[in-house]
Amino acid sequence: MLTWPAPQIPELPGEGRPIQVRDSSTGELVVAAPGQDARLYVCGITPYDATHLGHASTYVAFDLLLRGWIDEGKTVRYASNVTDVDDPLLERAQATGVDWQDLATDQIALYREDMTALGVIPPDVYTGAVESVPDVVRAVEALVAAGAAYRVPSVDAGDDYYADLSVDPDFGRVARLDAETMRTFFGERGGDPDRPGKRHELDPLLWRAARAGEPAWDGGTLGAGRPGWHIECAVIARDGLGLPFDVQGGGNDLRFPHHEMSTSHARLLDEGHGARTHVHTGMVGLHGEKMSKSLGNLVLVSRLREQGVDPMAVRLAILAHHYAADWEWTDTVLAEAVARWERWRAAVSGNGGPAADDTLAAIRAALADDLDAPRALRAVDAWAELSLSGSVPDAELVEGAPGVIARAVNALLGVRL
Ligand code: 5CA
Ligand code: ZN
Repeated sequence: MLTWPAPQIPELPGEGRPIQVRDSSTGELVVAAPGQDARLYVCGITPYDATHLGHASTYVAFDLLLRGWIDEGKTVRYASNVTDVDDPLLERAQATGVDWQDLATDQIALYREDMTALGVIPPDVYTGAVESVPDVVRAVEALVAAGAAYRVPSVDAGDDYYADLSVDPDFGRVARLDAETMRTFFGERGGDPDRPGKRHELDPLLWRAARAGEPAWDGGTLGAGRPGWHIECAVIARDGLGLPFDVQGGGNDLRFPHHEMSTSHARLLDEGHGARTHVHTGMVGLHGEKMSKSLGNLVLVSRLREQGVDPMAVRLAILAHHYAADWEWTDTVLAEAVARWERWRAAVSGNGGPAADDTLAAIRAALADDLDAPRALRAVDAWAELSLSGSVPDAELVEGAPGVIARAVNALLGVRL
C-alpha cells in the first residue's frame, strides 16, 4: 500500500537519550528499544471517518517515539496496517450506499493527506488487510495444523475458524483484566461471545467463511472467506518486522481484545514471540464523550485544514497533552495552540537569541521520560519567553541559537516553524 511523503528531519547537535516508555501490561517504565534496531508496529485506521483528532493524536504520539529513536541514532523500522476489509467498514458502506472499496480508497487518501500535513513519519511497511489475505490464510492453516485453531460450522455459509485460546498459557498478560471485564470488552469491541459452537466465549474469529453479499477471497484449505481482525495485525507485524519486535502501539481501546488476541496469535505462530512492550494512548473526547465514529462526535483534521487552521497548530494542540492521558478537544485547546505556535515563530525569527543548549537538553530529557511532550513544550515556551522579552543582554545572545531551537522543535516534536 502507498504511504505518504516522509517529513525532513534536521540534524541536531549532541546526542539523544534512551527513550523510556510505560509498558501498559506492567505499568513499568522500560527502555523502548534496548538494541540498535528499533521496531514499532502501530495499528492503522479502519478507513472511514478518517482522520479525526483521536486518530491524529494516537499517530502523533508514536511519531514522537520514532523521532526519539532517530535522535538516539537507532536503525528504525516501522510497520502499520489499514483494516480495509472488516465488519464496521462494510456496515458503513452499506448504510451510506457506497461501494466499500471506494469508501476505503477515498478515506485512505484523505488519511495520507492529513498525516503529510501533520508531519507524521510514514511506515516503512504499510500493508492493507486485503493485501495480507494470502499470508493470513497460511497463518490460519498453520494454527489449525498446530491444534491452536478450530472450525465452527455456520448455518448460512461454510465453516468459520476460531483461535483456541486455551492452548496459550500466556493469554491475558497484555491487558491483565478480570474475566467479566474481558467478556464485556470482547462483546463491545467486535467480538462474538454468544456465537454457538465456540469452545470458549472469548475465542476470536480467525477466518470468516464467505457470506452472500460480502467480499470473499480464496482461502485455500479454509474455503473462501475473509480474515478476522486480530490475525491481520499479527501477520502484518510478523511479516513486516519479524518477531519479537519492540513496541506494539495503539489507542487504549485496543488493549483488549485486539492487542491481547493479536499478541496471542503472534506467540503461537512464532514460538512464543510477540511484542516486547505495549504502549497505549489515551482517548480524545469531544463534549464529554470519547470521539468515535460510532457516536459521530468527530472533529476531522481535514475539516480544520479547510477552515484555514495550520496543521502545525493542530499538532501543537495534541502535543500539549501527555499521550497516555484522556483529554478533551475544545476551541480553547486549539486557540492556545495557535497562540503558542505564533509565539514560537516570533521567537525564532531573529539571528541571535538566548543560548539553546539547555533547552535542547530539556526537550530530549522530557521525551526520554515516557514521551512527555507537555514538558518539552514548556521548555520551548520558557526559551521563547526569554527570547521575546528582550531582557537578555546583547553580549549574551548566541548567534544561530534560534535556528537550533527551530531545528530541535522540528526534528524532535515534528513542528515546523
Ligand atoms: N484498524 C483498527 C486497528 S487494527 C482500528 O482500531 N482502527 S480505528 O480507525 O478505529 O482507529 C485507529 C487508531 O486510532 C487506533 O489506534 C485507535 O485506538 C485510535 N483511536 C480511535 N479513536 C480514538 C480516540 N478518540 N482517541 C485516541 N485514539 C483513538
Ligand atoms: Zn491492529
